[in-house]
Amino acid sequence: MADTASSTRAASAAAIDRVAWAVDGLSVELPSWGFVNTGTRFRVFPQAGVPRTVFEKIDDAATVNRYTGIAGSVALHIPWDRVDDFAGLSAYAAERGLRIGGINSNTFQDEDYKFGSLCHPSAAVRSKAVAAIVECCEIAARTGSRVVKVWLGDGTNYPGQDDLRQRRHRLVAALREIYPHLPGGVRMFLEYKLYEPAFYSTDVQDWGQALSVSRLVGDRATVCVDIGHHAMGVNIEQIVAILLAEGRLGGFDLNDKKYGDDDLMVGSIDPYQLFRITHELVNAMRDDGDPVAQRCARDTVYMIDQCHNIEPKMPAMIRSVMNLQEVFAKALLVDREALLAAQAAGDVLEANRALADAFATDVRPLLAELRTARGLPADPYRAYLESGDDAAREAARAGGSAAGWG
Ligand code: PSV
Ligand code: MN
Repeated sequence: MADTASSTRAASAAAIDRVAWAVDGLSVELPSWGFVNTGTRFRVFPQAGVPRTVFEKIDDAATVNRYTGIAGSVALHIPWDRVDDFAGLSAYAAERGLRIGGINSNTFQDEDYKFGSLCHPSAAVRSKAVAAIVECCEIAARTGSRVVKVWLGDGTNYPGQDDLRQRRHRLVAALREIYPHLPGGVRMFLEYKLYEPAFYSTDVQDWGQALSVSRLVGDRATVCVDIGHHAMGVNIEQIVAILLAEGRLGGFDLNDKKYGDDDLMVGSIDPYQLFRITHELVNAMRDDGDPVAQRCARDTVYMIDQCHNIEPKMPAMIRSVMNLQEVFAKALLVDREALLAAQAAGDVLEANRALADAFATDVRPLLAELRTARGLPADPYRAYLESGDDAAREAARAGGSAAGWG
C-alpha cells in the first residue's frame, strides 16, 4: 500500500516537472483591443468598466498578468493606441511588469483603403499604406517591441474587379519597401485570412501565400497563424509543422471559431485542435535534430486575438490564458520517446494513444500546485471573480467614453 502511495507521489512529481514550462516558460501576449467594446456589424453591446485610454488597456493587461503570471506583454494596434510619447507608454507598461509586444498595423479603416492598401491599384494609396506600416516600425523602435504585424484587409469582391497577379506584385514590392525600416532584430509577421472584409479574393488568403511572400521579402519576414482564419476542416497543426520546418512561423493570433472568424475564446470550441497545434510546438522545441524548427518554436509569439462581445472581458481574458496554458501542459505530458518508438515501429494505435492519453489527462491540479508554489492563485479565474477587482474597475471608470475599435 505504502509502495503504491509513494509511486503515485513520484509519478505526480515527475508530471509536475514535465509541465513546469507552462508556468515558467510560456509567455502569452494580450491584445490591447481585447479589453474594449466590440461586437458584430449588427450590434456592439457596451460593457461597464472597459478602458477609456491605452493606459487603462495596459492596466487591464497588467491585472491579467498579476493573476496568471504568464501574460507579460501587451500588443498595440495603430492608430487605435497612438500616443504622443511611446517611450513613456513603454515605461508605463514596464512599471506594471509588462513589455510592449507586437505593433499591429491597421490599413483597413481609412476611407482611402476601400479597394485595398498595399495592393491598391493607386500608387498614392499604396504609398500612404507603406507610410502607415513604416510608422509601426518606428513605434517598435520607441517601445522596444520585437514585432511589427501586418494584416491586410486587401482583396476584391467581384471577379474582374482588379488584376489578381498585379495585386500580388504590388504586395511584394510594398513589403520590400517597408522591410528595411524594421529596427534591428525586429521581425515582420504577415498574417493571412481566408476572407473578410473581401468576399471574392483576398490578397494574403492562406499560409502558402504568406510564406512565399515572406521568402521574397527577407529573413525576418515570417508568418502569423490566426487560428480563426482558415476554412472549415483545415489541418492547422500541419500548417504549423511546415512553417516550423521552414523556420518561418512567427507567431499566433489565438482564438477559436465554430463557423467563420468568430473570435471566440481560445480553446473554447475545439480544445483538441489547440492541443494538436501545441503538440507540434512542444515537439519542435524538443527536437535537437532539427535546429531550425527548434529555434523557431522557441521564438514563437503567442498572442490572443479575440473579441469578448457578450462575455465579461477580464474573466474571459484570464480564462483564455488558462485555456492555452492547460493545453500546453497536456502537450508537455506527451511521452515523446514512446511516441517516436511507436512511429518508428509503424504502430499506429500506440502512436495515437501517446497523444490521446496526454490530452485526456486532467492537468488542472498540477498547474494549481505549480502556481501556488510561485505565489500565484491556484485558480486565477476564480480568484479574480472573488477578488472584487471587477467592481473596483467598474467604479473607477464611470464616466468618460469607453474605447472601441477606433
Ligand atoms: C483580422 O481579422 C484580425 O485578425 C487581424 O489580426 C487584425 O489586426 C485584428 O483582427 C483586429 O482585431
Ligand atoms: Mn488576427
